[in-house]
Amino acid sequence: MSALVGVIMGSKSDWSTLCHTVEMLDKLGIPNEVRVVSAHRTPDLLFQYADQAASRGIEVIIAGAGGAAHLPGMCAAKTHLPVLGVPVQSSMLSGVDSLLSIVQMPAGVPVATLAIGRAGAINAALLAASILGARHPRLLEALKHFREEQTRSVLDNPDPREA
Ligand code: RP5
Repeated sequence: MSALVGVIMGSKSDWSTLCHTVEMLDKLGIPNEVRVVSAHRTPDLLFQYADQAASRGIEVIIAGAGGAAHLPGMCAAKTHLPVLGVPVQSSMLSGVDSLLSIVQMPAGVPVATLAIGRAGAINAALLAASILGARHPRLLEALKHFREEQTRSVLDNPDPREA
């Protein structure tokens, strides 16, 4: 099956964060593709990617970036697909710069912004599953199964001193 989720990031250095997104997408059986696409270094490629994603069968785009993180917002400006933004934890400002750059979109072009770093990367995949679940029953079942297992794991391990 062709990719339903496009995972893009501003730099190879973002992979250590976005790999958690892809790991969760794979766990849920969601076909995905991964590309480095920079808003600043390869703006033409970004516009081309965003412009063509829907016609290639992509239904959700997850965009991760750090610092002056324009990637998710610029991507959202060029597609009607839902864009989920993952703020990468930057070294200088711990990702607060990334978060504010991504979350503070002016009215009219939304980016669904996740938490900084690994948690946001994982939740982006889970949110993508929720969105896709409306059209793909198999993916909704996979998401429900993950959530049930997560709940069972907490209930089965009530003592924090045990491994
Ligand atoms: C952003 O600049 C990228 O998303 C990355 O988080 C940050 C630093 O990029 P590198 O200098 O590590 O390539 O565009």
